[in-house]
Amino acid sequence: MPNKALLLVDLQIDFLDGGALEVENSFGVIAVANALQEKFDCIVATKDWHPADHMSFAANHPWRKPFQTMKIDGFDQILWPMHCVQGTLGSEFPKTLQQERFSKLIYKGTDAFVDSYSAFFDNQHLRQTDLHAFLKSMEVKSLYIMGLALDFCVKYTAIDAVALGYEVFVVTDGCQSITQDPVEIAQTYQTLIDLGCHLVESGDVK
Ligand code: VGL
Ligand code: ZN
Repeated sequence: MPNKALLLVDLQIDFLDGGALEVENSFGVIAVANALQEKFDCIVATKDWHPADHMSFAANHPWRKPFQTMKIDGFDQILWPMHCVQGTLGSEFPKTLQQERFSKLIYKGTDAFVDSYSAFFDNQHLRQTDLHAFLKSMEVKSLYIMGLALDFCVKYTAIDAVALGYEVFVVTDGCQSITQDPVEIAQTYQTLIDLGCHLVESGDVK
């Protein structure tokens, strides 16, 4: 059996119900993450980890409001409410998330001038995190990805993982989207399937 790893994407307080950039109905994914961990020896968790002056925050652009889009350096950028600011309570994992068996923590979105949805690369592919090097060192071939939000960080992490040559499984009951539009959610899953990702439910993971 080639090595497999579990990748827990951005399970932080600010993305959970009631958080600064809440993903509705997201509390349930914590239980899924906890239950899945016993099936893995290699567990990597990511943190969205922004400086307060991060360019993705609407508050850092005069007159702009959260969820508007604006061009920054020629790229379309969605402006977000302030979230996951380094060292704040909202950037922490909830106490209910089991963290004792995490093999590695990956921080992303740390550069003020560029956003980073994927856990591998920033949105302009200028720099990469330690994730690929770590997974290579562990000889991981299969990556089981779940977390928040499906339509941003999970999606772009899965896209980069496929491009880097991993066999990618997206754990559907471990994900929730920022959008609540069922058509958009279905489109995200279809995009992932078209790229070659497998969709699995946590109960079916061996
Ligand atoms: C995310 C928007 C902004 C995510 C992070 O984790 O999906 N979404 N920053
Ligand atoms: Zn962010």
